[in-house]
Amino acid sequence: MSATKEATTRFTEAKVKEILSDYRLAVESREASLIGRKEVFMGKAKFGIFGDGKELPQIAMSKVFRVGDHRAGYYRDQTFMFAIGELTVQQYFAQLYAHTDVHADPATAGRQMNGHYATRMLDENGKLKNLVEIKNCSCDISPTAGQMPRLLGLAYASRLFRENPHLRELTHLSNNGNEIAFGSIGNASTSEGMFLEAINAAGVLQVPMLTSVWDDGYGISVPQEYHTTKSSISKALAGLQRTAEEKGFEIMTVKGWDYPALIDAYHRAEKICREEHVPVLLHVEELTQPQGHSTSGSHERYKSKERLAWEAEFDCNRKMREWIIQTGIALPEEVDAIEREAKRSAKAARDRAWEAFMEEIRKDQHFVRETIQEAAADSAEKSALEEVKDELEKAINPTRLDNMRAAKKALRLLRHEVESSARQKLAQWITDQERENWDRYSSHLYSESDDSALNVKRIDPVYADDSSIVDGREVLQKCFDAALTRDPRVVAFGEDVGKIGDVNQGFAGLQKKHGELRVTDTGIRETTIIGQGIGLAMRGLRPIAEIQYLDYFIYALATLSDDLATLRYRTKSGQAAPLIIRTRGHRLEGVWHAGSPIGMILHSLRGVYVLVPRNMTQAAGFYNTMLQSDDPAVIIECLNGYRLKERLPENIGEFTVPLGVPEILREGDDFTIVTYGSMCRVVMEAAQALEEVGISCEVIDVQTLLPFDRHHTIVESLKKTNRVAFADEDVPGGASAYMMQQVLELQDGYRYLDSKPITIPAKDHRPAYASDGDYFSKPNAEEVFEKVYAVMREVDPVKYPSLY
Ligand SMILES: Cc1ncc(C[n+]2csc(CCOP(=O)(O)OP(=O)(O)O)c2C)c(N)n1
Ligand SMILES: [Mg+2]
Repeated sequence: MSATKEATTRFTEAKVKEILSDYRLAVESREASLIGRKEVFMGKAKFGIFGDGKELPQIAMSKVFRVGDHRAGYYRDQTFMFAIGELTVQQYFAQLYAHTDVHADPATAGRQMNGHYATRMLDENGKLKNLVEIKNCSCDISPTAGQMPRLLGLAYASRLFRENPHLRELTHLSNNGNEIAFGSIGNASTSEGMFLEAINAAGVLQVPMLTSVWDDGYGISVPQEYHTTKSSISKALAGLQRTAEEKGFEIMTVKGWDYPALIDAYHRAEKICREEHVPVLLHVEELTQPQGHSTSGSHERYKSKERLAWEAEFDCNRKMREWIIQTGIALPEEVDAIEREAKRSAKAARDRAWEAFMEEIRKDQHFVRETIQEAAADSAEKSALEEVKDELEKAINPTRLDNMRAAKKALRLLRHEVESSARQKLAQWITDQERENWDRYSSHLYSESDDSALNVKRIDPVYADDSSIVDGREVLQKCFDAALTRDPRVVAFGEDVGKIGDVNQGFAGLQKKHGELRVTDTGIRETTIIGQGIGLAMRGLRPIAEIQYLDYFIYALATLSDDLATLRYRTKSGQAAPLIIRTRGHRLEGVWHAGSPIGMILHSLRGVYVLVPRNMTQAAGFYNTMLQSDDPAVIIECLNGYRLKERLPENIGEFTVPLGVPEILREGDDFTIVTYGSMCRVVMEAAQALEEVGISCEVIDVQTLLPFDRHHTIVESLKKTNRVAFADEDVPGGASAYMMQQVLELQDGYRYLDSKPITIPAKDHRPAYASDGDYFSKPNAEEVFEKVYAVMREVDPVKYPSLY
């Protein structure tokens, strides 16, 4: 390239080269967006969302993103990903097509929409890689601002690594806490509570979090004045700006089309963030969205002519081209040549991605077609089969489902022709495909590594003759003390967890003993407490994040469900966050301290184990199990159990409770009652009363709801009793119905029933207050007695006469 004289005095040759290479990337990325949109309109992909109009700030951000750093961003960041070398244009298209091969789309293996970026932080055995040697991009999610809680955690880890000397030797996880967590978010998404909560928390915690706001003036069709006070997030958040006297944020603004200003801004931001551990908000203004929000509609519908004209003029790539020519960095024809080459390269990458994507599908299509043809040759259903084959042939862009549907339709037609070898070939193909499709679309919801929670070795608690009898909370406290002593990576935090050692004193005295960085109070901010835990866990620490009461789980449920529960699945085991969430639920008082919405948790948190220990010893065993594993879990302690007496195991830090293994609390012959948590005590009381009238109950504590009775042991009880009830404190149709489905359907329990199976749940409403409110809202021992008795009365009304 021949820079003009004027330019050579301003820029070194290397700088000129770098600028032109940046421009080339901006053009190639833009071209990828333009082609991507066309691919969708041609029916080669289902949906497209692209990063056009945001190229330059992302290139500037990439300049200060170092090996070892972390990112939590959103769907516009393609140029950044290209620029840091963690995404090729071919991979970009592979994701657009939903290519399920992890080598083709390393971010999500075709499991997520396009524009959801990630790097692989786990190796093929599921072990965390050396994170200081790679660039780390936590996997994007679609819910706007959903990345922010995680971003906080990724940044907070740097602070722990820098300030806790016991972590210093973990050099594969951090280089003395020098890592920045880079965040990106759209202007409109800054209205979300998650953004504001995370920003406030970052200011409080003083963590190296560099958040860029890509401000294109809109959130889909809604202009900025509807989103943000003063129409500007930097103005709205000005009170966070640090001063000489007070800690806070560094807030900066920069124009998104001004390449040199962007480069300068990111260098300044990086320095503050990395060296001082001060959070920075970089408001990148005057960006555009040349193709509109996504492929779902055109922006001409909602942008004025003036705005569209402004967007064309201030398009960041166009501005960079003008600047390159004006400053004499290159001649117009040289810039034209760069553009031509970049566009050609993007198209070639698209072609390679499409070919690779279609290869296997076409092979399968060919096989299914040929086999149906072969079957048709001597079939009574010849013409119907040929119709199926013709239909498949017509598919312009055949998909796996087209192939599968054709094969299955053919098998239906061939159902009487058992001798047909083509039929057998098709059946075998379907069986093989179903196994492969399970791997493609359903695997890695939980860990499949050696460190899976399901592989943790069972170690029973050991008691001495003189083992002390203590309050349940002390069992937990001793378990946590052992964990904090054993492993410097363990940290616990939450509301009131630090100084007073949580509201029920499970951590009493442990902050004093292990320090404020290990046992820590947080603000009241459930969503970012979970995000803090996700980020720490992703960076190799072992967080126990506490949600004070199960009822406040609802505040954090979005992050738990959208981010934590899907993380391993949505990356096909490229990333994981083995976070333990500690909370307390079941039995207490009133609408917001009742702790019973278990169905809500079960149905929103597939991907996280849900453990419901009946006492603190079982809970401690679960903490010990989970701390050895690479899976996330929620452990729900019994609110009314902290002061009940339990024997303190001698091996408090070692014993484990296996997941998915129910325990028979009482043996019986007439009736099986399946339950968990605090209901165990209620049911045991009822079982005693039932025994007194001649009904012998077997009481089973399932112990964990996810996983549920892995070895199908509950059905064995049904074989003996032939009658079953499922009792819990959730609403009717909640977790009791879940347990029923597991036992009657999955374990074939229905075969052994002589009476109607029943559930014994709470009332439909949330529990009323005080002891009477609780008694009449949730199942009590008398109700359990009567419901079981009623079933037995139906069997033998003489032996079991009416009670009233
Ligand atoms: C929680 C949630 N609400 C709504 C949506 C639908 N949605 C997707 S993008 C978007 C607008 C985001 O605008 P902005 O944050 O400015 O980012 P931009 O797309 O303009 O870059 C909306 C409403 C969503 N994905 N998540
Ligand atoms: Mg926007």
